[in-house]
Amino acid sequence: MDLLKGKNILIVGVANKHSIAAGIAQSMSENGANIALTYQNERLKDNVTKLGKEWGIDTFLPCDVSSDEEIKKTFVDLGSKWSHLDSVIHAVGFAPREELDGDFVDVTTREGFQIAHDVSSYSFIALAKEARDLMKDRNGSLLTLSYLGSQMTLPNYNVMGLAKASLEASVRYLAVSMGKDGHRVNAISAGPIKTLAASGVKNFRKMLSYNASRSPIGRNITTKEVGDTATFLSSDMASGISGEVLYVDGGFNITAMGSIEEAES
Ligand code: NAD
Ligand code: 0WE
Repeated sequence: MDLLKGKNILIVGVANKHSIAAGIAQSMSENGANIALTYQNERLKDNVTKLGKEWGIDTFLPCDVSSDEEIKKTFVDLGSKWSHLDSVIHAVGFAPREELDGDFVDVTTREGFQIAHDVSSYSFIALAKEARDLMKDRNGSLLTLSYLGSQMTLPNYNVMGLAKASLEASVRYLAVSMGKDGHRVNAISAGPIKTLAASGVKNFRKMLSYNASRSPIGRNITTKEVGDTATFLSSDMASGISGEVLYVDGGFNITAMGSIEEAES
């Protein structure tokens, strides 16, 4: 399909082929988009460049989203390549590892809270701020990635749950603000996927099998499925959708209990 034919799209958050942003880049390039990828640092540059070239992408820019200067430079560089921008994809989240292992009150620190909110939530606003000029008159879209831990508790997600709650609230405020320029702003709340950010998370395999069995579709979702939903939300097919958090989780979030077969008799 060619849902994004001729659209210029910036994707932030590819680390490797398992990244949700990689599934998004793949679906979007299959749908005719012109894509630019950013990488967080020099360590990831070669990997991201190699991957992107496989999908026919030729624009790669460094961008650490905790730096206003780097974000500014990203859009200056993008502006010298493209006369306009149609969409921004924000697939970035981070909290210090120690914040995601143990009792919430015990492990949460002021510094960890600040880092989690800065990198995982404020950065979306920072990208919107700098993208505005290049997106002028394009009726564009901005999209971020969230998780159910913003609405409900689960073990160890801790301060990331607060950061995602903040991110989802910012989707609504951004939708109003960017809406004045004709842009739409949405989030996908994805089910758990084994990515780099999930590796090293305690008991992640157990969480995956719990999620699969409790989900109405009886399995976990793939980065391709998130990618295809991102393609839809960034396309003109979704021109009526803004300020929304769309669950791509196989229906997990609508259940209060899994099948009774799993319960002990
Ligand atoms: P990932 O590790 O592949 O991607 C996370 C990305 O964030 C990496 O590319 C990393 O380089 C980038 N990043 C971290 N700090 C950064 C910084 N300071 N500047 C620039 N980039 C930075 O993992 P993923 O699972 O694909 O995560 C993408 C998004 O999806 C995150 O927002 C995550 O919270 C969200 N999400 C993940 C899952 C899951 O189960 N994997 C589920 C729902 C939502
Ligand atoms: O949003 C995420 C990933 C969040 C994340 C993960 C890490 C691990 C490595 C943010 N920062 C870091 N920092 C690190 O140093 N997900 C939705 C995936 C995820 O992460 C969890 C989960 C799930 C699900 C962490 C604990 C519990 C559940």
